[in-house]
Amino acid sequence: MKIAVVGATGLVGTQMLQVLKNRKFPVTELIPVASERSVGNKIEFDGKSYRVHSMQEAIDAVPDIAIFSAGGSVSLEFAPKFAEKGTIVIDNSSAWRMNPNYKLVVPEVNAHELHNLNENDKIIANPNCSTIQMVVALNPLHQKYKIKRVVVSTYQSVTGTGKAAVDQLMSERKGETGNKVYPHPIDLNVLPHIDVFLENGYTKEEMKMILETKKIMCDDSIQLTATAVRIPTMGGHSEAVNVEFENDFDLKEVREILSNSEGIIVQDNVSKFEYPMPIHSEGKDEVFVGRLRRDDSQKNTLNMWIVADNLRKGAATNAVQIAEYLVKENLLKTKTV
Ligand code: 11C
Repeated sequence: MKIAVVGATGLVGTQMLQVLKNRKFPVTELIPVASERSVGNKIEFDGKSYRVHSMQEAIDAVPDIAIFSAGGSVSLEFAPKFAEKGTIVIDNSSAWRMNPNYKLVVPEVNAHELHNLNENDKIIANPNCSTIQMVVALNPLHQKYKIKRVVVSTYQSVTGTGKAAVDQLMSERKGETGNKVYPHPIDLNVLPHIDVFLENGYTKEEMKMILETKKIMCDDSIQLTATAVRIPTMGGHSEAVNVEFENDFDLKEVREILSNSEGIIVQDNVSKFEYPMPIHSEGKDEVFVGRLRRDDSQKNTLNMWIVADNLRKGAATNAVQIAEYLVKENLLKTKTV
């Protein structure tokens, strides 16, 4: 496979290369793409050195797959240029996610939709990180008990904002003043604010969780509300999720369903203080679920705690899993409409 990684030097791009290598994706030719000022620099991948390409060089090379992690405006401008030449684009930005013409895929949930790709939808959207880990855990329970309503509060890592936010946290920790990407200090603080505020009082991150979940799970009847919060941590996003089902559940069965579901590790032994935490999810590809308990204030309602590395399952791993599925199912050549 000839693979372009657009945004190869960013936090997510670096993880993309790591995940492609770790999962032994069959890369025969790597085309790293980064901003103009990095073109010509070298980056290492799987023991070899690769030259950083310009966007146009990568488009002209017609890779089999281009994985984008370079922000929405870069994606809006350049993803269609790759697609026009026949390259399948897997895009990590929010640019195409809610466009009804494009698929929004979490392989554990809706990989089957990839079988319907045609020549007009060569851009596949990778969902928002906090959405991905939530739907991986919700979907198997939805299949069994049917979800009515979800109330989620997030505790999100600074790595979700990018390198500049990690730098802000670390410089505040050392007592230095540096560039600030958040409007307030992040160290020793909690910001109930991720992405921009919208007219309805929610943030864009909160609305991503609500709208993307319905699209991925292909069920507009699921009611959701979200509060997205940034905390001074690395290694993963955490979520406190309250789920009301149509049907009653048995807690033991819930544990079994989650334990037997692809991509989930249940860590739920409170007698040994075992529960998911971002220091353990860092660098892992799975979604970790724990603190499973009934919400006794309302019937058919479950509380759970979900943690995953937002740069891995929340971004790079999910994108590479989409690519793996396309290869495994021989779906790279799209149907003519
Ligand atoms: C965050 N979830 O943690 C965001 C980062 O739409 O892909 C990813 C933004 C996105 O800030």
